[in-house]
Amino acid sequence: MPQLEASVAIDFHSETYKDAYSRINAIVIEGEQEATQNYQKLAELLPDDHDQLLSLARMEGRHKKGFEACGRNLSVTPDMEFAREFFAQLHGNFQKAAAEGKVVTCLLIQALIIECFAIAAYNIYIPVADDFARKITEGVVKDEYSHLNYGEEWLKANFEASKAELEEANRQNLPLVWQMLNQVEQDAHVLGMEKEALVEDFMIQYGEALENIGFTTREIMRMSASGLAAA
Ligand code: PL3
Ligand code: FE2
Ligand code: FE2
Repeated sequence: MPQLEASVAIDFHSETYKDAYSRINAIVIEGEQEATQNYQKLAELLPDDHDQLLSLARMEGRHKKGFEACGRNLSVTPDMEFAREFFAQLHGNFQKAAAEGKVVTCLLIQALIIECFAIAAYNIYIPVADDFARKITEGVVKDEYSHLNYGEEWLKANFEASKAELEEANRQNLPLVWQMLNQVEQDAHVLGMEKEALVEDFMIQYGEALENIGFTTREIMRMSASGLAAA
């Protein structure tokens, strides 16, 4: 059982671990906070799905509370300033798209890119997490699949009308994911998470999502490679 060995080898109370955790924990808290706001904004932009989107927003608020508890449990103070900086570009792109009423771009950023990033990170984190954080993260990741599914279903139902905007939004936002992964690589490693595994899991989730929405394999290959040289 390699997973058990890995978690036994990690000292969750060492200064090195807690220092890395102060940034990763903050990123996750900030990510859940921004997801809350993003689904609230989407609820305004998509009146037909208003109540469902507000319910997703509430789930994100609960995720944030769960991860705050994970930090407290390890006596770690999250470095929220670092985390806001970490999300600044993606956050700015979402705000700009929302202001322009570009709902397809907003859905790509939040319901596809951010959710796939979260699913990859949480899946890789679960086997190396402390017992308290593992239980919380297992509950959270189930919800994230349902958020990804919401985005897939909406974009699938509106595929032809969304396709060009999705391709453009992918070009502008996917490179940011590779930059963000590079920024957390060291800290993630201290937590027992390898960048290669994160990239692989992200690519699988994102590629499957694009396939479910209606893109061909060729299109998915081209879109996934966007900005990948930076990874
Ligand atoms: C949307 O529901 C949540 C958005 C959260 C985004 C998290 C991205 C995390 C990337 C950092 C990699 C290490 C994660 C460790 C997990 C505790
Ligand atoms: Fe979440
Ligand atoms: Fe989510």
